[in-house]
Amino acid sequence: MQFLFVFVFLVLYSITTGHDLQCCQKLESMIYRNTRLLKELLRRHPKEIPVREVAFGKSCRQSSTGWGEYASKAVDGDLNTYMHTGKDQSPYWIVDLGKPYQIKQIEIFNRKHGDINTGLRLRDLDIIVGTSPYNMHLCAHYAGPAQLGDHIVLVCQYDETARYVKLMLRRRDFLHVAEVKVYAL
Ligand SMILES: [Ca+2]
Repeated sequence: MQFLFVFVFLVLYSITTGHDLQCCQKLESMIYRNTRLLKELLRRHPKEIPVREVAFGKSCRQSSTGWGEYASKAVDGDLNTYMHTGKDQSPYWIVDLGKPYQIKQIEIFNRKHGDINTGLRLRDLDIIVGTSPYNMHLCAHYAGPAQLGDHIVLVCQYDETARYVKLMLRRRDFLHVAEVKVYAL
């Protein structure tokens, strides 16, 4: 709305004064200032930014596969299915979003069924992001422990543009989660 008001005002100013060149310079300056203002407002109010989930059905893999629970089960949209690694040192799961996105929020759904101790395995979890599998860094950490069926919401500590999102435990154990959702611009 601010842009529209400024644009209309300056067009009328241009018509009435006839100083086209001067007006264009002022218009350019005001658009620049208002663009900066809009970016600042969006940064302060992330909940108002329309984001979309970008991990569903995307290509993914994991450090190993246990009990036939493949990596793709973490992005199949079904909270009753889950991925499951073997008992690995720093077990991980990684998804390729297909292209870089501005990551806003990552949601993890712990498995719903099983022994209570299996739910507790979701702890000391690193969320790592990057533009390539070979250029990744820590985005967020979940200390946990989680309970069966927990819904965990994480936000990167800094603005991140990433194509790959990785979950990795900081120990030797099994990693299994029902679903991973990545919300991005
Ligand atoms: Ca699932």
